Amino acid sequence: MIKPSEGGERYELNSATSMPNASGYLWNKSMMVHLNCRGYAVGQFMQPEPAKYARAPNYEATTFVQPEPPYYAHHPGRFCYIKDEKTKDLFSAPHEPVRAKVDSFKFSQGKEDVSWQVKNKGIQVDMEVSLPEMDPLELWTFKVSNTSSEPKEISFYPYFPVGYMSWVNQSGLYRPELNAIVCSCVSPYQKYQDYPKIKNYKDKTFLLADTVATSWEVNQWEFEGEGGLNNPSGISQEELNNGDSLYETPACVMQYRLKIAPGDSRVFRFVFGPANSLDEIESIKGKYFGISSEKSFAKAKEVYKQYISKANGSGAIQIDTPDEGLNNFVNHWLPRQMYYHGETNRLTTDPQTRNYLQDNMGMGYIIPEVAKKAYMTAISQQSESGAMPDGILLHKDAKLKYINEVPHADHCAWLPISIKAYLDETNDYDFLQLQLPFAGTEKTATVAEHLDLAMAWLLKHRDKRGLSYIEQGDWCDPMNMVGPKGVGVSGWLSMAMAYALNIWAEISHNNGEIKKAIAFRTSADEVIAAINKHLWDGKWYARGITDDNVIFGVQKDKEGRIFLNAQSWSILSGCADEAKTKSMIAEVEEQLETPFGVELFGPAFTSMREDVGRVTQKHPGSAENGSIYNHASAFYIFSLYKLGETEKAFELVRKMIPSSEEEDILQRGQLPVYIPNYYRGAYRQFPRTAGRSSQLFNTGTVPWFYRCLIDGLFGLQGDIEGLRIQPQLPKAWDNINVVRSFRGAEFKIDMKRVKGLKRVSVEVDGKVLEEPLIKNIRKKTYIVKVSLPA
Ligand code: CEZ
Repeated sequence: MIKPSEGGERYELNSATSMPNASGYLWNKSMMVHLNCRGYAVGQFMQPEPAKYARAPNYEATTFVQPEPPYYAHHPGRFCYIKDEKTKDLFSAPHEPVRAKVDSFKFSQGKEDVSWQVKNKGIQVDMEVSLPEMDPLELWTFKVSNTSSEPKEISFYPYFPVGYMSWVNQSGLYRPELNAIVCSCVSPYQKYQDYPKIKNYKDKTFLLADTVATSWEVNQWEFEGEGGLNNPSGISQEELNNGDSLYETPACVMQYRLKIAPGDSRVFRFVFGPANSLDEIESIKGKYFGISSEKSFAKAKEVYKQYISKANGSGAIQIDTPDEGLNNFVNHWLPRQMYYHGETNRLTTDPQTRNYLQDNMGMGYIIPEVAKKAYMTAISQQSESGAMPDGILLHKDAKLKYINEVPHADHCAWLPISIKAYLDETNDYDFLQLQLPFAGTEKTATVAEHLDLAMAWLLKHRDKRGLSYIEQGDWCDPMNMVGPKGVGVSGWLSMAMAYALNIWAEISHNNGEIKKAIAFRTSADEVIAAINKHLWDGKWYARGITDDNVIFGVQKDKEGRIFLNAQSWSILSGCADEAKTKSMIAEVEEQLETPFGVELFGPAFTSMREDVGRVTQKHPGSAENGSIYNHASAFYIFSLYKLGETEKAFELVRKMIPSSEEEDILQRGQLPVYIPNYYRGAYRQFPRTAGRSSQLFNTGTVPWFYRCLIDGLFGLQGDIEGLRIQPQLPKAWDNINVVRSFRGAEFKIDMKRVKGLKRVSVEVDGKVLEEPLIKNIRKKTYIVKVSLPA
């Protein structure tokens, strides 16, 4: 049903019905498009705020990309209908809107394209979409083939719904001079001051064709008629009506009447996307259809390939283990997903500060200069008080919006945590000496001084007990009613602060600032003492204490009894002693582990808890309300590797991507081409939906998953001296190979278990090292043999 193909370069699904929401995605420097296997699509581009060029046919508020997209017949998508003119048989590709039972189906995610192949009664349709590197455009190729032994007379209709564009003004018509259907609208606005901005919007949506059509339709309602989407009236006619749309919902439909000899095919190319003016469409036409559409598309794809290949099959590790599924995901798809985050910033102009810092932690393994620049951008927006803003502004007109208007208390903590990964990878300690400004002043300070201030801010924002105020949220955005009065505290944030202080102490120590390092460690110890005094609940750590002094995430709670983050970060920060750790791990296993991974907390809330907040109103088992929230699962796995809990850590690593078991694959409905932000949880309450993927590829999971592999599983983490080798392979692996790219060198590493061996032994280029640490790294290929105790 699902399998990698072309040596792992692609991933395929051969059914449109077994995992109906399975999906892939593409992005470039100005857009992303999320395509599901049945043809539904969500495309979004930046102008500079995110905008759509094909919309659902109802009023839509602007919002961030949502999990579990609710697809329905009229949802935007990219489709074609095929009518056999002799038999009048009708089907559509990829699957929607006709939903015919076809002879064969293939959905395939590649690195630079998404494609489908549908075969039905002697006709084969191949569809492929790719993107240029810069522009918000979709480049579509359709190939229609006659695979039968009889000549075929067919009509082929590309159908690209545009949807309800705007209540102000919307229309569309076929423009013969462009050979395009062009739909226009005026984005809704109220203030006249917005007009100069609005007039530059790309408020046109067009479908440019390289071949002149037999007929066309621009009016969605006329096209569908009484037949409805699965048997449109327009298609039951000889030809479409060549209609237009005058304040009517537009669609781009063309008809091509074709006679195809046995074994022959016809190829059609289209460009679909937004534009500001007819002149812009004209120039796009010149660029892609000027001399040869075939050559221009091939050239655009080559350029796009170069762009994407910065992450393709590269990243910092290539692995060859007995686990084919893991190899495939890590070698092909994981760096791609990290690159996507680093490049697009989740298609916002004000990414949440914690997201921006963590997404760039992933970029640090792919293009470290980009990560460094991002850290500089973020730090330059710190206020003199040391506070970090809720979001980082990436554009001169960008503003803090939505969630970023709600004060969250945790942003400072992510600075040392993320920068540590960058320093481990690059050893660029000079970075700490860079002079950077503060927000809204001329004053500058070194990066190190900026971070000192961030730590001081965290230490200051504590209550009498020494615990961190939560304000209206921490890592958990919707935990907004624990501390709105300014009294409630976050257990997790107190731990994250202690962890951040220890990390910053370590970095400062490496930087020669020994006194400072001692001071930060002492502060961390104080925080840890406060946590142990106030938050240990006998078997695990509590999640926080509310404004009204109610401790929560504890044994007496019926819902939200145990929170994963409070356990993981107690391990990371060093709060938990051995006995506590043992108890917590057992409780997490008992209360939160499921066949699909480990839940964020449990049991999920089934009704509003007013002293915890919005998180309890989400559907139980979805998103932060007790799902298998992969970002948090990755923190937990990272903490397990810190402890050396090798087997348990690997078990959970493996659950983050679908297994090879059909039952597991079907329940998740997820292709292993990205890690979704969550799988439904509340496994013990709602087993029917548990495991179902959110299909949302925006997630802080991926850089942490990568760190779990680099620092934990394969143990190939950098430090100030070089590359430290401390693998934590699961018992079942006897022999693996890893290629590690690191500080300009390449390490070809063979890891083997050797009976009778007491500790790890490393041989580099034929010489056994005294300790498992490769120093004085030069830009060359190293041959490394690692022997591990059996
Ligand atoms: O957003 C993520 C945030 O981008 O939720 C995480 C948080 O750490 C990330 O920074 C956990 O709360 O209801 C909400 O506001 C949600 O919190 C969403 O915004 C959530 C979605 O997963 C976004 O894709």
